[in-house]
Amino acid sequence: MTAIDQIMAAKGLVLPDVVTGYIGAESLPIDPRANQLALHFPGTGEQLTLLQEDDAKTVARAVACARDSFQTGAWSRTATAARQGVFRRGATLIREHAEELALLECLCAGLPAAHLASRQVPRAADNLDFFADYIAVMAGETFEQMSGYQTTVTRQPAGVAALFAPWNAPLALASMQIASSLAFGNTCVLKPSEHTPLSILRMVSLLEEAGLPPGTINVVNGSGMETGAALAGSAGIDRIAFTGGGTTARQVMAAAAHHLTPVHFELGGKSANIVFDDADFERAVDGSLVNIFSNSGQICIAGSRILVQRGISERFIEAFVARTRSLKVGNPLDPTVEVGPMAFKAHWQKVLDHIARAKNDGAILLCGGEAQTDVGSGYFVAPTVFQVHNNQLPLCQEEVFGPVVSIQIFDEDEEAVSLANDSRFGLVGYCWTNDLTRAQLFQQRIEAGTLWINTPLARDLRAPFGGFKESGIGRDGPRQAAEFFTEEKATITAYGDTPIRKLGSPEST
Ligand code: TXE
Repeated sequence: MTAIDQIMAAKGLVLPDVVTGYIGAESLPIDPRANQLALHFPGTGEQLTLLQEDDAKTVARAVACARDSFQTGAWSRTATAARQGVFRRGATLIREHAEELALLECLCAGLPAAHLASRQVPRAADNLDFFADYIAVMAGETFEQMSGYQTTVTRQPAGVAALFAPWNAPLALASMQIASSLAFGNTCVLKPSEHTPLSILRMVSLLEEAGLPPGTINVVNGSGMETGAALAGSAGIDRIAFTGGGTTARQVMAAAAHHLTPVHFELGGKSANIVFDDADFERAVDGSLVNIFSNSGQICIAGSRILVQRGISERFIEAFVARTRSLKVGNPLDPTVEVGPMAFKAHWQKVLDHIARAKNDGAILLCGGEAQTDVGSGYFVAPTVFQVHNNQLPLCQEEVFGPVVSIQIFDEDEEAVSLANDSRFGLVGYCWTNDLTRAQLFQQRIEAGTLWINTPLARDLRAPFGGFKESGIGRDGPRQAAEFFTEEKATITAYGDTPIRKLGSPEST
């Protein structure tokens, strides 16, 4: 029995030898001819199990099942209260199974299990509860300005949604895609990342236990080239929601173009974290650390470019580097660990390549800068801080998606704004100041979808979330999801004796 088997057994869990997808509320049978992909625990590199890859034929079956389920109306035309009930029961089941879900997610994604259980799994439940609340208060529109007519504007579900979930926060982000599409009556085909399907499959089975009709959620697994491309290019889907990288997003968009399928993209970032010289120093250091090292740096909202004003730069850099050196890196199953491994081997290599390139490009290494090998055989990267003088370096322009941050010193406030905006991304921005004028300058001029002033991530689900520029297309959020995942319909009713031309009669004018 491996160490992982023992941990699973202690919780009464067993990993199947082969994990398969889910169509019409039934797990797919094991197909000896299908491709199998290995799943690894990033904390040790150990193989967990195998994932059966779904080919284009199976993807087509999943799409057809979602379509049939949509047409029956069992979900798409059911009463709002019934949909709310399923979401609320689903949220309760997720909370009750928080430890199990966190363990499954930790095993695939390498994120610290304690953090998953206390933050990200509850967030998945919160997403469902939030949309359950929202659909109860949605309203349509009525126009009565045209005398004799009443025009009503209603929404109906778009149909079948293809959902592409990322590997960096699988439950928190997949649950948002599920909640924001299903809330309005759509059905879906969900493709988790081929690296992190386990927690998502378990969450889907809990949603079905909560009463979701069969075929409302279907799950297909496999690589982007095989399963992902088949789903994105399917004629049978009405909406695509994708969270991932820009390169893949371009391929998804090209595939979607064949059928003019609308897309919603939540992509990467290279966000500025601006520390002005009047900032509350301790708070700025604490927040800047959280902004880059949360999720082991694998987070789209990472504050990966710290811009610090010259007056406090020396003190800030000294404090930031000292705290970075003391971060606890290690096995994500250890509840005291703050920074876990990279989610999979190829990504680990990619982060290390970014570090090597930054060194070559002349970035000044202040700490870290290599794989961390003293904490085990997993995909660990030592938390890394570079000082830079040139915002054009790839380190400052490319998303590293790991525990790697650059620090740049600025003098004038305007300089901070132009450095922050000198990016093809525009997801979020952070600033630390007690000066209202500076906060206003930041709020008005930074090109990003979400700004945080004097705080790290504090997400209000009522507000939109999404990016400017190459950080995405569209926004998450209740009204925004309603707009994306429904079709609007205007119905004009004549309620009086409104005139109609009498074509073909002598009275025709
Ligand atoms: O994800 P990809 P990758 C960023 C981050 C990371 C980079 C690349 O910078 O380093 O993206 O990550 C499926 N048609 N983010 O390569 O390629 C694939 O199977 C259809 C930011 O690991 O974006 C997986 O399910 N699907 C981010 C999903 O797309 C395809 C989160 C994501 O893969 C496909 C993750 C294709 N042709 C990475 N090719 C965020 N915004 O939070 C791949 N896929």
